[in-house]
Amino acid sequence: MARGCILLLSLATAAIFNLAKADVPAIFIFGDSTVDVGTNNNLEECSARADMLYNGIDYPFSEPTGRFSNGHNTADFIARYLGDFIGSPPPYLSLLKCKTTFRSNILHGVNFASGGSGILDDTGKRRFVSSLSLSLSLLARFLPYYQACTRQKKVVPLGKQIRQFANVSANIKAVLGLTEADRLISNSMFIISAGSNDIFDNPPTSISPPELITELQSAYAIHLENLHKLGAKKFGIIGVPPIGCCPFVRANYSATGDCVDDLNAIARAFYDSTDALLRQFSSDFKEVKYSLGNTYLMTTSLIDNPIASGFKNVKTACCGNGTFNGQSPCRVGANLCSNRNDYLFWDMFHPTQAASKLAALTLVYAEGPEFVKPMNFSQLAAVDV
Ligand SMILES: *[C@@H]1O[C@H](CO)[C@@H](O)[C@H](O)[C@H]1NC(C)=O
Ligand SMILES: *[C@@H]1O[C@H](CO)[C@@H](O)[C@H](O)[C@H]1NC(C)=O
Ligand SMILES: *[C@@H]1O[C@H](CO)[C@@H](O)[C@H](O)[C@H]1NC(C)=O
Ligand SMILES: CC(=O)N[C@H]1CO[C@H](CO)[C@@H](O)[C@@H]1O
Repeated sequence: MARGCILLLSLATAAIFNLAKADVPAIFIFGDSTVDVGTNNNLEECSARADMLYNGIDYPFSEPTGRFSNGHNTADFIARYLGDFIGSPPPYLSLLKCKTTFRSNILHGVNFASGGSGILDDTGKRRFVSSLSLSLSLLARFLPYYQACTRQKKVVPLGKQIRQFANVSANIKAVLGLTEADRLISNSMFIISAGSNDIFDNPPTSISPPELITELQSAYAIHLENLHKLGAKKFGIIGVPPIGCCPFVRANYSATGDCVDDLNAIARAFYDSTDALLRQFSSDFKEVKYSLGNTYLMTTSLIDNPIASGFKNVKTACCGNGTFNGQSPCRVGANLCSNRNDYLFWDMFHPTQAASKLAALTLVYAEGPEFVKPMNFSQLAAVDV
């Protein structure tokens, strides 16, 4: 009886929201901390890690997993909505630790994303912080959290993530044979969320924005072509959010506490050039299909209409210290909000679980080209290639 009710209820929910699962065979996830589910926990001497509380406080058993979130992140929700998955596939570097199960564990996807990484290999080496003349005291507090492992080249840049996928692809072929492996890979979703760290590390004071955008797009084009050479056909690309509005930037680079438009302007330009890049890419390779998610617009519409979107606080981080809780990392002893679903930002850079869920719902199911185009992720998953 109780079971029947639950079943009915979930069917009704599915009908209302039209949440048909596309059931993709596998999902491969690339990029930065927005979709990292624990890669950096495996990197020694890397302190761009979220493997300690209060990160994970709303994850099952309040476990800090390496996600930069109070709970699940966007990668988890996308995987959940796209297929028969509980959350994101596990990190490549974690799977690699167990050689005996590696081959059977990669067949439904792998997550390669690494917090702090960028499209450019040297993102993290050039100085965001010094070029914006950050105060020394803040530098000391901020660096260990965000930059320490990029400085030591310990994060995994996008190019290396793709080389890791080459290893996975070779292993899938060894298990399934060429024909089946090709079928699996061409029907799989390749999700990439990258670019924010490249912009943070190369602010307008260090390189002209048009030069940066050109540099990023030629590197991005090579990454996409390399994935395509390895058999990828379905690309779900997630753009750069309005990074000038994150609590860290509002707290430290804005006299008024408003968003910093210099950074946001680069994020917008990055979206436009990614749009052009993907059009070119899919016309050069007819079998390539893609969705481009406009997380910039998704986030600014939340910030402009917080009530309508269910958030009460779109400026201050839930967890952190200082102005807008944006001046030091989320850790035990920091301020921690209790009503976490009311907040857009979890820490000085990253969205809450609630905001990540909303972003994933929009990417996967949104109607019309405003937030995701030329089709949404569920349609992309269903395309015959
Ligand atoms: C590639 O995968 C194999 C597992 O088959 C693993 O033993 C090897 O270390 C991997 N190579 C790299 C460079 O990660
Ligand atoms: C954060 O600020 C609170 C006061 O709001 C203070 O009690 C706490 O010690 C600070 N924590 C850290 C880690 O700076
Ligand atoms: C997006 O996805 C939903 C659910 O699959 C679909 O019904 C809808 O038509 C799609 N909308 C657009 C504009 O692609
Ligand atoms: C550029 C800037 O606004 N720097 C500030 C960042 O935050 C520290 C700590 O509150 C201030 O001392 C800096 O002036």
